[in-house]
Amino acid sequence: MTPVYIATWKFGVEACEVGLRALLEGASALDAVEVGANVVEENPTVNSVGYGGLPNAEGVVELDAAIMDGATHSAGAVAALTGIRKPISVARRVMDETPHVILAGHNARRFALQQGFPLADLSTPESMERWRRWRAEQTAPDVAHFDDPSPRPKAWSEESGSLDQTSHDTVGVCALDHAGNLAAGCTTSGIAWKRPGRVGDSPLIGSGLYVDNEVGAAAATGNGDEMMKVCLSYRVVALMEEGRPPQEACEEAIRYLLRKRPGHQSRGAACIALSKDGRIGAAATRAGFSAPDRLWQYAYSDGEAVRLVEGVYISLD
Ligand code: SD4
Repeated sequence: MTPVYIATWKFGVEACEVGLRALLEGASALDAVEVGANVVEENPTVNSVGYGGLPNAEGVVELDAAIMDGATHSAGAVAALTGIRKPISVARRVMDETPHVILAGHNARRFALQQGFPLADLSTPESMERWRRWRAEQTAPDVAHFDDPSPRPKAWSEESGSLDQTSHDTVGVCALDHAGNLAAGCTTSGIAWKRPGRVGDSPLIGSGLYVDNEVGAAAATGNGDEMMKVCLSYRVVALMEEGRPPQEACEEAIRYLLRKRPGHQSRGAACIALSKDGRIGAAATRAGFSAPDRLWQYAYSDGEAVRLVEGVYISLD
């Protein structure tokens, strides 16, 4: 098989570069997913993933991540993980070292420490400054009464003129290796200023990501509180299993979400897909993601140069 790698957003380019190189050197899809996602997690200028991610309403960075291996149909995830870098690698340890799929919160951190991950400060001066500015706008006394965070935090729209596209969203990746095996990963700091303890779609198998090694892989980015209501990634793979090409499967899954949640169209949702035979697909809700500073983009490579592509937008009209 010719290896293929696909990753969400502009910052997916760096995941793709590293992930594809690994695949070409003979790495498994699973390893390529992990190393590609790690690059974005470790980039402090990406304010929505890993180190440097924007915190919750109380100023604490809580990370969600998951990894799924098609070859063994196994998965691991962490939710609301604090104080540990490279959360997708912790998710991988959950998969490899425990009989479970998801560890959450304080005990996810305990597990990571037991596995040898060092305790780390996930915030940067920039992420803390943005949180302080947001916090200063809140008039309610405590988080229980703060405004619900929008899928696009206020701070982002105010700054949109100066903000580049490395500043938002989850990195979702899918890989196909030489042996024809598939894997997927998803890692994020979630919706900025979220309520402490909120878990998004990213660590949920079937929502943030899904792999069927005989069919294809999918990953999601956008408002997880919407996407998890339709198990978006599972739906994409299930549509591929019915014979739909990955592009059509992504479009149909997004349409399904829009149909089910007609009052919530401005909450962005997007997905990428990779079929067993190496074809790709990607789609997003038009209302959520087509603003000039928030174009729906993904990166992919099948051995040639990494390409950054604007995906298809879906609306119901
Ligand atoms: C979440 N899906 O926590 C993530 C965030 C994201 O575009 O991807 N935003 O809901």
